[in-house]
Amino acid sequence: MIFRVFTDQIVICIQKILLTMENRVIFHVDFDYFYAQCEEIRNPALKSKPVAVCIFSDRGGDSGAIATANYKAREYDVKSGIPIKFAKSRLKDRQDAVFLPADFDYYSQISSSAMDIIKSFANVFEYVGKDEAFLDVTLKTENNFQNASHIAQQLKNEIRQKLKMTCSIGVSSNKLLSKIASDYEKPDGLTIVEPDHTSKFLSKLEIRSIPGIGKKTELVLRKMNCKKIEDLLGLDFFVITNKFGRKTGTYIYNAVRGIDLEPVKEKQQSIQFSKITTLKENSKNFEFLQKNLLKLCKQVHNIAIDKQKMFRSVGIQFVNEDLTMKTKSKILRNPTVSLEELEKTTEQLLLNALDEQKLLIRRLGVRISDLSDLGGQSSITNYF
Ligand code: DGT
Ligand code: CA
Ligand code: CA
Repeated sequence: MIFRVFTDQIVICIQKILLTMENRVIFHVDFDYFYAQCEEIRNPALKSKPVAVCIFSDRGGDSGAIATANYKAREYDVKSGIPIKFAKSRLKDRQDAVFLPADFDYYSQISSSAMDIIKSFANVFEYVGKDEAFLDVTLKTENNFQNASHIAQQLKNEIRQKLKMTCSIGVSSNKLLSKIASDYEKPDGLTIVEPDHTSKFLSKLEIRSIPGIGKKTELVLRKMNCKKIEDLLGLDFFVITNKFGRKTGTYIYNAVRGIDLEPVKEKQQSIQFSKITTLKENSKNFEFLQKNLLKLCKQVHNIAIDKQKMFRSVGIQFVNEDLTMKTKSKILRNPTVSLEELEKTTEQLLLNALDEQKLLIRRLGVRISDLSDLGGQSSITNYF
């Protein structure tokens, strides 16, 4: 009897949480073809041409990958991640196609201005990446989707006026749906999914629209006769968790029903300094990687000195031969600007990372973050 009362209370509690979580208004803002659009605003003549932003590797020629492309280039299937060589061959009939080297410092500057505008519209602002953020606007909109629609339109207008750029916004009662919605009418989209319309909105979408569902999961689901989100609604919770494990299975089960209780967590963009290099050859040999690592440490350290910053977080990054990425990082006990500490920490991270490394590494990077101003006599000793 006592047990029964207890479980009833838990159920009521969960229902209450669900009700309050469904009573939110959340925006997901994502800029369209961000790096390429940044290039277009400093050179508007590019707008009528296919534009691809390239990350040229240090191996010379056309070695490297496409970071992103504008929508004219995408018509030729030129997109993020493909080799520059493929992109050039796909655009070989377009004499006007433009291939530009990525200018990350410039994109970061535009990103900061963009985030300042976006932030001013939020009750809670969560930075996700250079070109995207979640906003909880429940209070600003007085929890009303008509107000939300006006505010989202105002945000788009302000970005257009001040930055001459377009972005896409998804509006709904949770982060997951808003993220799917921002992608729905790209570019320059505004998609509003009111709570009552959730299942109608989701049902006809491809399974791939759900963030986190990649090629592999999609293939498995195809074999289970699921193509559209609505096809997944018939699958039993235990069938899904059996197939994908408890964590992923629960996520998929909830996601296809538009359920997501994650709060928008206040997060500002963090400034970091990093350097990455393409290795002379793909490798997972410690000595070879260490040599490159030490060079990168010197370069990153020089930036820190130049900008008069101490760092507390140190990370290394691999781009593997199959272009997948891997990162390892460590938070130091105290902020420092010591090159020796940077070298020692990255070497340790490299050793740890190689422990479980199967693929050869193509690119290697070093990053420092959690920065603070370097000032006063006491920090001078940290230089050495
Ligand atoms: P969108 O949102 O579909 O209109 O196009 P983007 O280009 O804004 O794509 P998004 O939001 O996934 O990524 C934002 C920026 O991040 C993009 O402009 C370039 C960079 N990025 C995206 N994918 C990759 C990639 O595979 N490799 C590299 N290096 N950079 C990427
Ligand atoms: Ca984007
Ligand atoms: Ca994005």
